[in-house]
Amino acid sequence: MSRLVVVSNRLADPRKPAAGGLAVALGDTLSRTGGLWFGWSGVVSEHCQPGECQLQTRQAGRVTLATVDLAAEDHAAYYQGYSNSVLWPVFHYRLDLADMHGAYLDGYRRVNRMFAAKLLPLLQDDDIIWVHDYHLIPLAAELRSLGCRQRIGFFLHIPVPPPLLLAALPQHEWLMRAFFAYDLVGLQSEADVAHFRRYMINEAGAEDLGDGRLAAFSRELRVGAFPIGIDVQEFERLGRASEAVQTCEALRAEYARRQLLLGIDRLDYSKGIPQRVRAFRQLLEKYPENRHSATLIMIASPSRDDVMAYTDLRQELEGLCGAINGDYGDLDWMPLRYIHRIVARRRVPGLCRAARVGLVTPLRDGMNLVAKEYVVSQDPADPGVLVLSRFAGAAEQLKDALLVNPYDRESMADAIQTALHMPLEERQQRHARLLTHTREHDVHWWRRSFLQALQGHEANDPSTLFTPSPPPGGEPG
Ligand code: GDG
Repeated sequence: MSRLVVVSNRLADPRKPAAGGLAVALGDTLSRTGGLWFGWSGVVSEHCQPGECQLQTRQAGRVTLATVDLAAEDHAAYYQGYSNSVLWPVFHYRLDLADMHGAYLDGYRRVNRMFAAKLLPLLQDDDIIWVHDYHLIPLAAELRSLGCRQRIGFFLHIPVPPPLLLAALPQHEWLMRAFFAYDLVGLQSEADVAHFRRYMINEAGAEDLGDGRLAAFSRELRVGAFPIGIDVQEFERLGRASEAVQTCEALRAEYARRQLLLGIDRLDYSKGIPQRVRAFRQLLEKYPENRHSATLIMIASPSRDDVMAYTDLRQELEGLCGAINGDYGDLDWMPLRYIHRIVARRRVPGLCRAARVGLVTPLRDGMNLVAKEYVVSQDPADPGVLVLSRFAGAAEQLKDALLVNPYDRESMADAIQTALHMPLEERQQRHARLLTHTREHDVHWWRRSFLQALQGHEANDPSTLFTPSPPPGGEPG
């Protein structure tokens, strides 16, 4: 069996429970085949020059963790800059928030090139390489230019916008061409696949070979939807443990006469958090019977605090939350509890189980794992209702949720009202179907389907080594 090499911006020790579903799922395979996991160490170092940090390796069971620090300049340009201030907003359809800065692209390419140079000597001939997410789109192109011939797959965790939005990226031809250095590109949803294919055919002149295959730049690429799931068994185990049970019981006791609604997100503008607060306000306005009875707990964990758009969002949200509590709160009831801190993972299933309504209403989301975690946490005999944005990747799968348009405050308030008053039988039926789907398409199913597709893919002729084109404006230094 081939060895698996995983490359992602950040990595986690797969043996540690805090590592999360993705790390556990990948760790499984990595441990079985004795794998390698490569990425940024998370350290911003003063001891190395841009593009020249040292490789460090350590062993975690049968898995080798290989990491590289980032120089401060690279962290600013590659991570905060091109990845999180250009690619993240553009791929989430937010051209207005993109900060197109020339130096960012230089840093992005420099770090990808450095990663490729550090990774190449660690590779074995029959390795299968799986690269993750938008930070590393050009990694395969950089590896190929150094002579790498192994099979390389890529999975994008965020959405793909329509071609015209992609074309608003000043360097889109360069960036999108880099996908052709991979053998397989996995996306979260069929909508993403449609956008990707349309871009490649219309803008990059790719030939549609059918069966998800595209040809361009003397290479053949397969693209498909591989919707990511959660580690259902692990999450259920967490839900049975004492901290989750106590969290649920304490909330149920405190809100015995009230209905709880819950939102859990990273504080990110893609998650539609202010829109959700406005819809909740509309609910209290339009359906006054919910005053004194419905409470929304909103956990928005800190994220990317050092990127400007996130500071603005935090201020907006604090204003909205203060206003709703000021306008509607009473001595014995506050409509909204807003928590801008990380809640311990062990408590998350208990929080979800105590909530009659789970509000997962992003403006755009690759998948959204909270939706699946909410479903798995419910008591099947008396389950809560998932209100889910139609713009989350998860909406293609979780059709038995109440699907909403997060931009439409009025209809979102109506859907929340429906959820709060949904009869038991309908709640049970919807939940049973959601649970079956979530179980059958868990993170292990996702990992298996992707790796099978990558292994089964006919490799490109090794003589057609991909040459990355320099970005417009010439070779970055
Ligand atoms: C990217 C894509 C895609 C959140 N707050 C707390 C907390 N969380 C946990 C949730 C969930 C995870 O973080 C968030 O996952 P999402 O899928 O919702 O979103 P992103 O972080 O944006 O992830 C996304 C995903 O990649 C996977 O491909 O679905 O579309 O954007 O597990 O529970 N966990 C704890 N405390 C918190 O306060 N412990």
